[in-house]
Amino acid sequence: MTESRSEVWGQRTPYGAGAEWPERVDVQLAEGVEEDDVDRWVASASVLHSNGDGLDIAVRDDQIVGVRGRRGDRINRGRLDIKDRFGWQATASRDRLTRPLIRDGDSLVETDWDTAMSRVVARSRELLENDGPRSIGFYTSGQLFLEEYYTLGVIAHGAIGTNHLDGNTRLCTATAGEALKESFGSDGQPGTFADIDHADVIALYGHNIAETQTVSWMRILDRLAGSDPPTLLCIDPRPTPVATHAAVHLAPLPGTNVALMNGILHQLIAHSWVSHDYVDAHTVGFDGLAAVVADYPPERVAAICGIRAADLERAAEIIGHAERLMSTVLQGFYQSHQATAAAVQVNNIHLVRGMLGRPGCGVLQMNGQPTAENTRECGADGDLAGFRNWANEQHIDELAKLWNVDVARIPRYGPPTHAMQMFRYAEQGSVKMLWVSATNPAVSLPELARIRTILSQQRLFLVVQDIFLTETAELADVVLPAAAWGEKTGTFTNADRTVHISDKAIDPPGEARSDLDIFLDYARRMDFRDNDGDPLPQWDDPESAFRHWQECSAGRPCDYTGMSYAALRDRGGIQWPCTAESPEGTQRLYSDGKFWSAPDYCEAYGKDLVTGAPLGATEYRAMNPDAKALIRSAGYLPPHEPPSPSFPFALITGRTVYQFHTRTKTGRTPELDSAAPDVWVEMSAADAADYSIRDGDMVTVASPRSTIRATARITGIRVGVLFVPFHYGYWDLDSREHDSREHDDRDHDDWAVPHDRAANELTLTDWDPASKQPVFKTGSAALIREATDNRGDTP
Ligand SMILES: Nc1nc2c(c(=O)[nH]1)N[C@H]1C(S)=C(S)[C@@H](COP(=O)(O)OP(=O)(O)OC[C@H]3O[C@@H](n4cnc5c(=O)[nH]c(N)nc54)[C@H](O)[C@@H]3O)O[C@H]1N2
Ligand SMILES: Nc1nc2c(c(=O)[nH]1)N[C@H]1C(S)=C(S)[C@@H](COP(=O)(O)OP(=O)(O)OC[C@H]3O[C@@H](n4cnc5c(=O)[nH]c(N)nc54)[C@H](O)[C@@H]3O)O[C@H]1N2
Ligand SMILES: [Mo]
Repeated sequence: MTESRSEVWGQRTPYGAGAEWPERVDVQLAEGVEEDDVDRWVASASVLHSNGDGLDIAVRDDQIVGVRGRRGDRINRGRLDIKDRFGWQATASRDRLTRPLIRDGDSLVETDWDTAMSRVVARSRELLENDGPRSIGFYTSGQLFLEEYYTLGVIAHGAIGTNHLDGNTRLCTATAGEALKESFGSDGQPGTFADIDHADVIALYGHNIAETQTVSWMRILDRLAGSDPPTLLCIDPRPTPVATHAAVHLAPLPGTNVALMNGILHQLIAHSWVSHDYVDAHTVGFDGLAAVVADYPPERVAAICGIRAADLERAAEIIGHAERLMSTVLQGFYQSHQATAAAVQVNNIHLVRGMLGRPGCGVLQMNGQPTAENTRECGADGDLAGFRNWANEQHIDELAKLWNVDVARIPRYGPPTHAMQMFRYAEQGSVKMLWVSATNPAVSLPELARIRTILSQQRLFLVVQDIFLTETAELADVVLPAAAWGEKTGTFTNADRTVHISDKAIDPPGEARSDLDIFLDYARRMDFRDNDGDPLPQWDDPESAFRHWQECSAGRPCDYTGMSYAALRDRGGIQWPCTAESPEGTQRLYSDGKFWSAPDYCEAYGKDLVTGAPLGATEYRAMNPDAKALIRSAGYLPPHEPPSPSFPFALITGRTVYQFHTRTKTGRTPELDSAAPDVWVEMSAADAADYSIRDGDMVTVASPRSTIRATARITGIRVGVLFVPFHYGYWDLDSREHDSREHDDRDHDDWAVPHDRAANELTLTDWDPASKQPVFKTGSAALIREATDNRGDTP
């Protein structure tokens, strides 16, 4: 069954400003199953985006048979995203990993847990003895549970003492975290999704919310259909559904966001649309910003961004007159060469307009993955647990006490290693063991030919923990089969700090085990001990892990001490901080104009936005002694790989509503996969005409790295820009059957689809200097029309 585009967002339930969003309960059950046939409903939330939609899993005869949106949930009020409606079917796929695999020459062969884990433990011991902790790296996810990240964090930072622990959140929300630290001294989302109910202006920066957080888009559509609808601003080079509904759509040239933002701030200041009372009372740095943006008058910005000056002025006027301004930011800003500098300017708009901590006045430096917030909180993302500052001795001491380990064991010789650097270390040979959990870097990292070379090295011991035999798992030395969502219990936190519990509904297939059990099994086999000789980590199941995490979070911004598994089951989503004083949780941060930015308390001292050079404690204390918000500014720098005569297009990549990332789940869901089965390239009608390309033609897209083949799709995208979705790796539902007993594919000879459709074959190895987030949305490319179906054909 393929849904039409409009069915993706379902029926409208209009409501007016300040009213409560009406409920609408979406149910999707397997064919022939009625709600009455369901044996039990198990509390959970969505894991296919960061919205955190509360839902119940339907179980019949110990099988998952569907999902139902939770009526009372504060996030979705019953609604379901299209991926959630159908995506649960993937976990029952015949080709789930059910037994561990180990490498035997060119093949992966099935084995038992004892043999597989013994190999991992033997290699770890050998490396710790001969090369030390820095030879071991962990690359994890934004899709596990809080308890699992915290456990992994304690193992890496507290037991092994390696600095090399990061998540694929580096690719995803590193800039969200960094921008919040730069402006407010700590991670923590100021706003809430409920701001949609109150806002009179909603600005979406590089965020195609209609396709990537469909339930929040339903909420916006319902506001647009009601009385006092908000005015929308869309900043995106593509004609997304958001752009269709926007009063002003600014379509900047990719990679020019900082110029555009400086242009908007220039207008706000020039027209005195500034709340000087707020700025004076609660911020530092305004004069610096005013000086920088003075150089960005509308005409100059229009020329840099390729937009009309009048449109920029109109957008600034709308923002300048807003009474309740809500802003969201996502990958169009984050996956860029000046990502943090651009994202911080959105925070600055709210600071200079004094629009924070009140209904409708929220910033959402959005998350992407369902549990990315927890990767960050728990220190599995290249930070330290509880938003602690790695450069503050006091904070490291606190962790040592909590974990009951010697403070010297916790690495602090430099900032935690970011994922791009970890892969560089593996390339250079100093990281000799890499343990990848719940991410598929052989499709999702930039410049895939390089990534394949790194991951297939003989000298790198690669452990991959997944639910399927992914492109990455095929390169592993040991593959560990994990339990999926619905097969294990844990908690996770969405983009607006709402924590949900997800309970185990059914048993995992075969011998698959939860990621928590796998990490704990490793710790026990390694015999990690704390200072009293007790096992480290000191817990052995999800709920005890959660309780230890609560202790770690106490007194920090992400304070969970007022929550419990029972309360989460009973009440549904709860927003942190949640303490004895605020047992209901906290809807909006910074309502009192106080920030978590005191020098002794803050998560980070900040970085130079242009170079990424970290500031020291002394500099920070001098700049912000009184815990105010920080107005940080930066000039615009052109992208590092602009279009050139050989590669005349700007290449951007991203998503479609029907697929999730590397498709391991949505590619196994017929309703979703059939709606977007293969890769395409979007181009403008003018560019297509120049190359005599018709809609549906097969074309070659080339970048300085490689080429791919894709079907041409002619859209209203701006001239000179190409867009390719990044979902499509080599695995294919139709053409590829996995035999889990024997896998002769280290050389990829039998890959059904050759290396010619993944967008990341084309992308470049480069990252934002402050957040270290890779640049997936600013590269150059050429377009080649294929005269015949022959690959490599030239025009
Ligand atoms: N259906 C679906 N939903 C998802 C996901 C999924 O894979 N599929 N993934 C989830 C995750 S992990 C994430 S991170 C989010 C991502 O959610 P989004 O950030 O909304 O998704 P993207 O398509 O990556 O990028 C958003 C937009 O950025 C625009 N863009 C590209 N370059 C620029 C630029 O230079 N400037 C500006 N202003 N805009 C630019 C693109 O045209 C695109 O429309 O989605 C989440 N939700
Ligand atoms: N060109 C380009 N590249 C991009 C992006 C882009 O916009 N453009 N976006 C980037 C972004 S924002 C993101 S978030 C990344 C996503 O990139 P990836 O993280 O590589 O994408 P996924 O396909 O979600 O990979 C998650 C893996 O975890 C497995 N898995 C699911 N549940 C579990 C579980 O419970 N336990 C275990 N052990 N495994 C599990 C899945 O089978 C899958 O293999 O891609 C990034 N790459
Ligand atoms: Mo993401």
